[in-house]
Amino acid sequence: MRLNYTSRQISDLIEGKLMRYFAREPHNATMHQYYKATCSVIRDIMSELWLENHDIVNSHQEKQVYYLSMEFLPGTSLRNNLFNLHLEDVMSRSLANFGKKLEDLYAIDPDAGLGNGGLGRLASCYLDSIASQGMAGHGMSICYEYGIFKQAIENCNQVEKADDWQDLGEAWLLEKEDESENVQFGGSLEEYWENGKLRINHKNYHTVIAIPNDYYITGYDSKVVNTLRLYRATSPVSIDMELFAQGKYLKAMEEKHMAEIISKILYPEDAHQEGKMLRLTQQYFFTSAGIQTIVKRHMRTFKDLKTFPDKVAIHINDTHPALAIPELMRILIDDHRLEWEDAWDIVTRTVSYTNHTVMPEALEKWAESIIREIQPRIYSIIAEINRRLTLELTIKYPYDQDMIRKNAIIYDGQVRMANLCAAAAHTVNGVSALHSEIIKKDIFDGFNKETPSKFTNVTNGIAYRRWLCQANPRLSELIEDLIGPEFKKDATNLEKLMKFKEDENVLTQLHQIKRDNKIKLADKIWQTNAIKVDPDSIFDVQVKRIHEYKRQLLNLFHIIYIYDRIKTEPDFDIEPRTFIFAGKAAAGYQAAKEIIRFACHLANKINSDPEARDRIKIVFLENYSVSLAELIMPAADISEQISLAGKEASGTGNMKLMINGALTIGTYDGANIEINQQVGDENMFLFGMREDEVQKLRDSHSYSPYDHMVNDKHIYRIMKQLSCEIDGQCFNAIANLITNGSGGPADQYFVLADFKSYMEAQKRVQETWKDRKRWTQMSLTNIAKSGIFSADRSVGEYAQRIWGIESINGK
Ligand code: 26W
Repeated sequence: MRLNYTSRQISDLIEGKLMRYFAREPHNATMHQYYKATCSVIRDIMSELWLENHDIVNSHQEKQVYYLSMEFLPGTSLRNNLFNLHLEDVMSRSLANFGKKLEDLYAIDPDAGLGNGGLGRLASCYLDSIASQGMAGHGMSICYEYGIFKQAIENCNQVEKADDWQDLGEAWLLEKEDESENVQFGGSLEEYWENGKLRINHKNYHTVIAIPNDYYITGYDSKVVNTLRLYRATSPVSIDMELFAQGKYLKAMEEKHMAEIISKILYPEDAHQEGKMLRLTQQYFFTSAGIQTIVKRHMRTFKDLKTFPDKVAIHINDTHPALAIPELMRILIDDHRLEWEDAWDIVTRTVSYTNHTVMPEALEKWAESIIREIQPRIYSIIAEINRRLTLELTIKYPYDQDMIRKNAIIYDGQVRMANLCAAAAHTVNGVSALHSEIIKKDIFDGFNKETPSKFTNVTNGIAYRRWLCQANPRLSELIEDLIGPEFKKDATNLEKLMKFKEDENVLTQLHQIKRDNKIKLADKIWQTNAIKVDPDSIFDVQVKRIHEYKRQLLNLFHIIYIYDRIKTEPDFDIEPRTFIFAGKAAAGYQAAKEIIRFACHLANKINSDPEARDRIKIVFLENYSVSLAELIMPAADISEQISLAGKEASGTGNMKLMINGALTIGTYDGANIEINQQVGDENMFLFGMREDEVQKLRDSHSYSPYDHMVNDKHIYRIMKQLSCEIDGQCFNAIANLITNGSGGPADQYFVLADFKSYMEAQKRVQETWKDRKRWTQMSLTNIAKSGIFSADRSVGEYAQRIWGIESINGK
């Protein structure tokens, strides 16, 4: 699909915006004004497309999916939208008419950071693919005023700074105040009889208004434009005049402030649930608004709720939007007067759910009292779902208390959100083959026994047009020269690259492109960290949230090991390497913050040591984000995916690095296993215990990190250095986590148990690097075999097997 705009037309549109919005002529407008004017022109184009396909969806009465997620991480929008609409060239020329460069606008386009990491980025990748495949599907979430904090590293400590993204980012948002919803909080319930039926009246509640801000989602070469609907909270009462008159000025504004706090800020925790009332309030806020809108839209078109599950799919991204389930029940029963059974039938045929983590501390549980306080009617519906579920289980498994213990939604005074989702969803999926198996035997053991057909796997995928075509344009051009442009629509075409495996010319070009990308990253490293790195060294990359289970420590310990050998053995064989780290730690996660401090001081120590610094360097890049990742992925030689087996649900950074030609050093975990199936053992570096071995070792209660320390002199020396031998700093807290566990089990992520195997895999990395041709062939193989990790494939599976939606392209 091509839009017919000339550069002159676009220039005129931009000029018009500069005039009307800022009363500026092109010659005296600022770059920010150009940016806003340009975004606004693109937004208008997207609005037109949206209106068109909106009509098609309505007239064909297509089924639509609503993807409910507490987090989306779109990154920047300008380049992506221009790329998708094939408008990059014409926009470049239009801006050139004013003597301006499109690249300079790209440079100021802010990241929309409305998510923490993997889960939010996945949601954005999926919205891209849904639109690219011509499907009607919309995201729903919260319009956080402050997204994920900006990370600064000051004196080696992480400092969190507020991310005021809307300053420029609002250029992409379209407020639709007329589609606002009222969300009711608190209050009490009153029962009454109506036509012989017991009804519930919810009274004395207070209302928060949810104002939608739509953020358009374009697809590649697709006429479909969808929306990510972000709700902003406000109060119906802007000021209490009575209190104001009494001179109580702050109090007079209190209700408004309390309401607006709901959409103020994204919680920065991504693997630890805290029972914070405000977080649950956020969850109910956006799910209630979203579900109300979905039901209204359906009623407007179809006038009947019976068809709801045939026309609407609601996807719950992890348990965070789980209150959508009782909220839909509430609307069907209280507002539309459906019987419980009919309402439950609709809900269970509409809702599907994805689990994204098995970390027990991340599983959402809320005290019953909190839910009751936030919305008593929602609580009473959850209690009734639970009553019916446990009754059924008691009848079916009369002597099996275990079934109730495992499957109950309310247990021990806690509401277990994963069980609410598993009970209501028609389909429950994990995000990689291994993870989907683990959830069946682990958290959903009971549900799997009861309804095994509910469970399925959809392995994650990435928006590779962003991560390859846009982030690595030179590689994308080379691929297009070699195999034609079809790979941009169907990533499995990448496999055609295999026939160039012996082509010296192609291998040389591939090597050259990687080297140039490394120079670009080296420039950035010089600008931000004032460290000179050698683009001919191995760029060894571990970029992701900082978590103990992801084992950045294993990587850092290995670096100490290499350093130690460089220091003690003058002719120790080491290929020059640059170890690159980036990632945020949740603000309250002390161990993760300590890992950052450790990496940073280790970097100081090694980078300033003349005996070591020409052979190895360490860089910790601050503020890992979508746009920083777009710079790092194309420049990586090695992709570190070294989580403890069984802990990383899938990983998606592994796929982004793979498609950019990095070789994986990884454990048998998450999607690494599926990468391995694609490329084979000979094209990656696998190491470490398998998931069953980890389980066995854990169950044996015989693991002793202490034994590893005393029996392996390298490990001993590493642990010794943690006590105050790194840049004059002591890391006893880290040493304690490994040796005695600081309250929990010692070395609970088995860093030392996998150390030797990791060291050996790293040796294989270095031996392979010595043969540059072989390395580049492996790199080519990884690119060629990465097609399966396209989000188009994942979304295709969801659409077909779970949502039951189809493309409207061609209709
Ligand atoms: C309640 C606090 C909280 C917040 C977010 C707990 C858990 C989360 C997310 C589920 C964590 C997350 O991002 N999980 C990641 O999801 C990715 C997409 O499926 C996977 O690739 C990662 O392996 C998984 O860690």
